[in-house]
Amino acid sequence: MLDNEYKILVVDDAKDTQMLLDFDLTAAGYKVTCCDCGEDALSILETQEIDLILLDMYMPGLSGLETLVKVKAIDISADIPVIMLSASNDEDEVVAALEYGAGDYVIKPYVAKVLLARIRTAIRLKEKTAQLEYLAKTDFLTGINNRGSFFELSTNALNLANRVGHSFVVAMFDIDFFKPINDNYGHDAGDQVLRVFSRALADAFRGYDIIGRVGGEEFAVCLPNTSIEHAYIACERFREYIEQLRLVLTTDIDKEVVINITVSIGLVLAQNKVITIDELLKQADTALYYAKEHGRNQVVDAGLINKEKDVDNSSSLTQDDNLALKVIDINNNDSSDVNVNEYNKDSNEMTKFDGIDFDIGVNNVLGDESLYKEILIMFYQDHHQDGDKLFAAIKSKDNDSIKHIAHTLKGVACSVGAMDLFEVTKAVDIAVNEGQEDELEGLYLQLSPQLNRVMQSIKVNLGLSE
Ligand code: GH3
Ligand code: MG
Repeated sequence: MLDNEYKILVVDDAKDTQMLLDFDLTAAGYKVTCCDCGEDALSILETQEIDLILLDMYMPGLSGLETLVKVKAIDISADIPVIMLSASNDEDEVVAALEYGAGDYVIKPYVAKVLLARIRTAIRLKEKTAQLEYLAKTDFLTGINNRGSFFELSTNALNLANRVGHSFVVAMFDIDFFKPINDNYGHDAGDQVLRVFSRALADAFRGYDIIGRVGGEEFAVCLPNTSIEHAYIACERFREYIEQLRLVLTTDIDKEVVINITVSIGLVLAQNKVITIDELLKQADTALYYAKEHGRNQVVDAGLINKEKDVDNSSSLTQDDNLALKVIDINNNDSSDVNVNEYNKDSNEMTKFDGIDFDIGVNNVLGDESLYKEILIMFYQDHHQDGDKLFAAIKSKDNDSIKHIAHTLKGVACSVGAMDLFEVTKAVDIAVNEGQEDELEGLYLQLSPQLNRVMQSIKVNLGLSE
């Protein structure tokens, strides 16, 4: 920056000193703003960007020291270097000023050359400090927050969200099959991918979302004041954007290659006020791991996995427990009791599930058939009315509800192995997110028979009574 781009605020009640300083500083190339008292200085600092303050020690109203204390106590001005000016060289006064945060002290009448040298030094020092702070907080490769800075900023944001009662979502991102890029094209090509990926993250998320590189090819984003549904949509949009990107990389033998990458994303809603960022990242990481295990290139909400874990806990109930689960009837909306033993009697029945790929579903729960059956019951219980809900939402053009129903149903259909239902729900999800509202009714007509087929087969095979 050239000297004439720096702005200096002169605070002195003596008009002659103000004029002299204005003259000398302007001649040296600085922009100068003058005022007569501490009170005016504080209001100028609220509205103007100032690079350095020359502050007179003795002034009516707020003294120089009192003004200094206030300047240093306010966030916007705390880092601005202050040089105190005084007609006396009382040592106690000098010590007090330095202790309250002044950077330097100059005796009036000042020698212009000396004052200008001190101003230059103070400004350079401030710039170097800011540069060091930036380097300490920034990931050198990508220019986004490093792990430490990400944790600091997101902890503050989480505390604020807890205080004001706002929702808070954390998402973890991991580039799929990144290692082969390094292996095939060289480490520099991998670095280029990381830079492009970081820029895309910074562009895709809002200014007040907190973005960080938390591992080699792992990134995290905190989304304060965001519902899990909106966070999911934002992540899904980002995933799709990355999927269609064509990256032009320079390889280690100076050739250009065009590649595409995909990303897996795990996200979690902070639901417990005492939870820490560390804990939230672990939960998001579990969802990310789930996404990797289930084919990569997808977004997984940890809440859905937790739901399966809840089922897992209830699976400790043995067949002898004779416990009845509440299931809402598909036709009359009444509650009816279903006996776990009734649908557990013949595992061959599992082969008869229409619209469900049994192998996919059961593999998703590590081959535990009885757990899988319980998950199917939960799936039935939570989603058998989704067709009606979706139809009503499409009719009333309630896009938020359409998005919510489609994205949840899509995720769960995939988890239980209802792949045809998954495909058509995914089409609804894409249509509503891309604003293709004209297509929704047609897609609903495809989705509805798939949903009925899956729900009926669960109902029949698991003996869920009317
Ligand atoms: P997955 O789909 O399971 O995530 O597979 P992956 O290959 O992406 O993941 P893996 O964890 O096996 O490999 C991550 C690689 O990222 C290994 C490491 O060498 C590389 N890596 C970590 N930091 C950097 C970096 O700063 N630059 C480059 N070029 N590579 C890095
Ligand atoms: Mg990876």
